Amino acid sequence: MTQKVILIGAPVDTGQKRAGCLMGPAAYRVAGLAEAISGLGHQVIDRGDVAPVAHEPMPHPNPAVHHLAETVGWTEALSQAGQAAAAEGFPIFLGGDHSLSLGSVAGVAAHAESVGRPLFLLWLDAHTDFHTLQSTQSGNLHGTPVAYIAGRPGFDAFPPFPAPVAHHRICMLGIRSVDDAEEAALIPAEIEIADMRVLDERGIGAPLREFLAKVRAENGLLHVSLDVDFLDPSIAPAVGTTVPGGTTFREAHLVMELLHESGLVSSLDLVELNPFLDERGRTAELMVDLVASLMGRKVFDRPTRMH
Ligand code: 6HN
Ligand code: MN
Ligand code: MN
Ligand code: MN
Repeated sequence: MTQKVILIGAPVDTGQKRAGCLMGPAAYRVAGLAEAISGLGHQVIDRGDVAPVAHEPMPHPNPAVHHLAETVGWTEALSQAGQAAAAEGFPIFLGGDHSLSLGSVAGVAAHAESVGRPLFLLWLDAHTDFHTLQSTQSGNLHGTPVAYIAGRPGFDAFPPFPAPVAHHRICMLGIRSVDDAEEAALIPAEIEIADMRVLDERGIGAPLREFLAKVRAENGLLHVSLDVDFLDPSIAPAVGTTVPGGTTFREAHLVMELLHESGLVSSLDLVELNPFLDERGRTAELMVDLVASLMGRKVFDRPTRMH
């Protein structure tokens, strides 16, 4: 299927403390993201970079929380851009740190609600990003988007999330770093967490296929959020939060190939790339190659044999 792909630059750097993610959108453009996608026959429109809505500083009872006003401003701007792009085509958000997903997913959730379809979320990350503003100890808001998306309380400073995503419609792959407060909140939740232990035992294809079957059964829209630290740091060094024991080159490509074959993905975030930490552009290039797999590039063009 040929897609109308809309690139939305989201140079967000305020969701954590290691400067550099703001260069992410530029790095993806330099690494040839648009050309890789259009080379597969899709239409690509680059809308340039979004600018955040300006706010006065917002103090918060949790003193660790920082850049709240900036993050709220990004959330508003990206939500609006995302909703419009989702109505028109297939949005790809070029991050920027993971706090951008507070806005990107709010936008696609508003779109899903307007077309009367349930939104599903695939979170590809070393981390669960399930903190509320009360529970975060780092105060880094890139650790909070899934809590906002799932409708946890404590996001009063933010626009109310349009249609919180039900737990059973969320799946996380690649998890290997969970803070105590996140774990306590996740244990009773029915969020599917295929952590690295599960992937070691079952492989990455089986849990992903199970989740895709649920999306298909409910005729859902599917948003994929790809954090660079989903990948092992040995192949993807350009991220501030490296955690050893991540997915391999082939595991990551298999995920993208299965997603392509499913035909279910409707929007995508590329987050946490910090080009200042990269080695000769290799992480940016790997991320572009993964997007190409998601958009239909194949190693060998065999007839599809899934399900
Ligand atoms: N990410 N759980 C840690 C924190 O500071 O809250 C790490 C968050 C990482 C965020 O993966 O985008
Ligand atoms: Mn993340
Ligand atoms: Mn992460
Ligand atoms: Mn539940």
